[in-house]
Amino acid sequence: METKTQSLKQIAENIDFHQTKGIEMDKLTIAYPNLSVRDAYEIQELWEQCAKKREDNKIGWKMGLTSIAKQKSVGVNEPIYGRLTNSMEVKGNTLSLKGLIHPRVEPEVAFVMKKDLKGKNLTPRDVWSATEFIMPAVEVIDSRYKNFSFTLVDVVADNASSSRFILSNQAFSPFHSPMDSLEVSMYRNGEKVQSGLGSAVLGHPVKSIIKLAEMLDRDGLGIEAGMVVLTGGMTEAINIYDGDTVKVEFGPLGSISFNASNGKDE
Ligand code: 0L1
Ligand code: MG
Repeated sequence: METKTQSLKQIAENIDFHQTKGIEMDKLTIAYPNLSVRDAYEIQELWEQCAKKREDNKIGWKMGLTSIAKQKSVGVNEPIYGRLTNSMEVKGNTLSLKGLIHPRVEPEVAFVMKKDLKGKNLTPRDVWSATEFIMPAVEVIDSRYKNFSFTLVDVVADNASSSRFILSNQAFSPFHSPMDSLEVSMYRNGEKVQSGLGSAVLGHPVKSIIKLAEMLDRDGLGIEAGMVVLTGGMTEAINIYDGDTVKVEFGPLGSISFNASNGKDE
């Protein structure tokens, strides 16, 4: 008889197939209405093993649904977490749209950790003393579900819509400037399309790291030294298409610019 872990593994392999091929899929909860959020995080962990077999190793974590607006859109009152792997990091200033379905981008602050961070009831001081540096970042989210439509269980199993991320060329001391008052503006093809503040991320991006450590602790995990952590979107995400140019200004932390390309003209 098939054990629960075997069937969760099959689901993880199916999600992996759709993620790597960039093919959209039906919501998992249509075929598996009894899956729990705990099962969905187990699917994510099993997916990490699928990626590892391709030598696509975990290099970090992401927090999602960190704004009240996003939580409302999925009908939850808690953020979610996902995993970042080596192949998701975009190096250079071209975002290839190959293998992406309906990508959206959002500005974030990334923390890079120098020490393990684990446990409940951590304080900002615990986080700062475990942080090596911070970097402006852009996350590319790309739900594998049709029309970006999902339940909490679906989105957690789909690795919190993780798909790509871009880090700035410049790292900063975590003590450089207050991150809750950090202002960002996002431009698409020269037109300002979004602006926001660091405080949109659970009040302060440091709180996102505390929340991640708490959620991982609940699941018997922790943030490992060397990991990159994307703390959550500071504005709403915008759709991007072939040929778009995106620039995100992070005030005193500089900017990130990239072009989206389906590679057909190269
Ligand atoms: O990074 C995010 O906040 C996205 C989490 C998943 C929800 C979505 O795909 O919009
Ligand atoms: Mg995000």
